[in-house]
Order: sequence, then structure tokens, then C-alpha cells
Amino acid sequence: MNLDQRTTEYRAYLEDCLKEFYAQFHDQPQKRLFSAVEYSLLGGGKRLRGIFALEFCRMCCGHWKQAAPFAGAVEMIHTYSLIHDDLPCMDNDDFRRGRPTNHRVYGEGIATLAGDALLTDAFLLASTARLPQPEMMSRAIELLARCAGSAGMVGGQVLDIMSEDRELTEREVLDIQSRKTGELIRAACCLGVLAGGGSQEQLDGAAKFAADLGLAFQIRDDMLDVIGTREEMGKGVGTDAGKNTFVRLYGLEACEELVRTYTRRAVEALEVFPDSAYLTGLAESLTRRRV
Ligand code: GRG
Repeated sequence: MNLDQRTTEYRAYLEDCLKEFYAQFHDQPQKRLFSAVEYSLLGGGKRLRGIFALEFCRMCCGHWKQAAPFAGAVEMIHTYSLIHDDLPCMDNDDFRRGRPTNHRVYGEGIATLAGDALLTDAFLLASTARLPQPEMMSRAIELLARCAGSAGMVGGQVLDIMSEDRELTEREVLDIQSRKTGELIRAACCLGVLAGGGSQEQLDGAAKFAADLGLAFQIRDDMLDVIGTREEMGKGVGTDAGKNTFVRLYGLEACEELVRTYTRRAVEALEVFPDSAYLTGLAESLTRRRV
């Protein structure tokens, strides 16, 4: 197993699936909407959430392509959250993934609708999955909706906005970030297990991996806002100053140690999978990521 080779293969396959999904709408007259959707969806990104879905499926002995509709769906929901997060009514950011943000190119109205379309279309794509146990489909859709919705990612964003003018406790920051970042990662990992026909024990392992990896990922994200450069990140840095980040809570040095600790815990949760070498390597590489 070569880490870079498998990552490249997964990314290329995901890219094709997403392109193919939107190709079905190419005869529709609302071309500006699809242009805005594709601008953000096919405009780069690490594709980590999609890769998690494909790899968890493979680790459960399913063929990884079985998880493609779920992998595509989580990438679409992730992209919608970034488009909306960048809007003037949210973070008001001008750059994302090395390019002007969606609303800077298409205007706020179309950018908002592109996000709405991506969220809704994600469920259309997810509905095309063919699970080894078809009765698990409703569980999969419920999981995706719960993780992305009001008690998950959107809920985390709301709690974040509501607490902008006060300093949060450690417990509150952990709760908000687990929802904002961790829940969609949990959906990706657990949907991969469902697509691969994994056991309840493997589903629990995937959820535990996601919870710890999500925190490691967000702590590193907060660190990169301080130590990263705009060129590396493809977006503005230093924009979190004064916000309730992990760096504010613990300081840079302790954050570095925490990223390693949460990553180690995430990797430990993979013991219920027979071949977790690729995912272990990927998780460890994220502790050093610069983007
Ligand atoms: C419903 C109006 C409305 C807004 C929703 C839910 C939401 C907006 C925003 C929260 C999601 C968010 C921006 C969380 C931060 C997670 C995070 C670390 C994003 C960056 O992920 P990467 O590094 O990005 O995986 P790439 O570009 O590589 O895909």
C-alpha cells in the first residue's frame, strides 16, 4: 500500500463521480446555478471526508466504489458548508481553496442557492447507493441528516455564532468543534462502514475514530490560522484572532501535543479493522499538514 498512490486514486475517482452526477443537469436552463456549484465543488480541496467513506468501506471488505454515492454526498455537504461559511452574513471571506469565494464570483444570492442545491442534491446522490443490507439505507440517510443538521454541523455553527462575544470554557469549545467539524467526518466514516456491510463494532470504531480525528483536525486547523501562510492555505490567515479557538484556549505548543494525542486515540479505534495501515498513515500525515 502506497499512501500517495491510494489517495490520488480515491481523489480522481471522487472527482469523476461528482462531475458525472452534475452532468445529468447539463440540459437545464439554470446554467448559472450549476456553474456556481461546480466552481466550488470541483475547485480543489483535500477530499478527506470522501476518502474516509471510501476507505472505511474497503476496510470492512466491501469494494470501496460501493461507498462512492456517500463519499460524493459528504463532499457536497462539506462544500455547501464552506460556501455558506464564507458569505458576508457569516465569516465574510474573500478566498477559499486558492480562489475568490463563491459569492465574490457569483454574488450572494446565487452562492446561497448553490449551497442549498449542494445540500439537497447530496441526498439525491446518497439515495443511489446500493447497500449490502438494503434495510440499512434508512439508517444511512438518517445518519447523514443528523450529522449535517441542527443537532450536528449546523447546530455547531449556530452555537459558535451565539458565543462570539464571550470567552468559552474548554468543554464548550470541544462541544462546538465536535459538532462543526467532527459530525460530518463521523457521517463519512460510518457511511463507509454501512456501505461495506461492516459490523456494529466497526460502526462504533468508525465513530470513535471520527470523534478524535475531528478534534485533531480542527486543532491543527486553528494552529494553521496562526502559523500557516495565505499561499499555503489558499485562504486568508489570522482571521480567527479573538475567536474561541483551541489556540486561544491552550496555546500553540500545547495544541501541537493535543493534535498528536487525539490522532493516537483515533488510530487506536481502528483496531477493529483488519487492515488499517493506509488510514493510520493518512491520519498521522494530517498532524503535519500545512493546508
Ligand atoms: C446553514 C447558513 C448556513 C451555514 C452553514 C454549517 C456551516 C455553515 C458551517 C460550518 C462548517 C465549517 C466551515 C466548519 C469548519 C470545518 C473545517 C475545518 C473546514 C475546512 O475543511 P478542509 O480543510 O477543507 O477539509 P478542504 O478545502 O480541504 O475541503
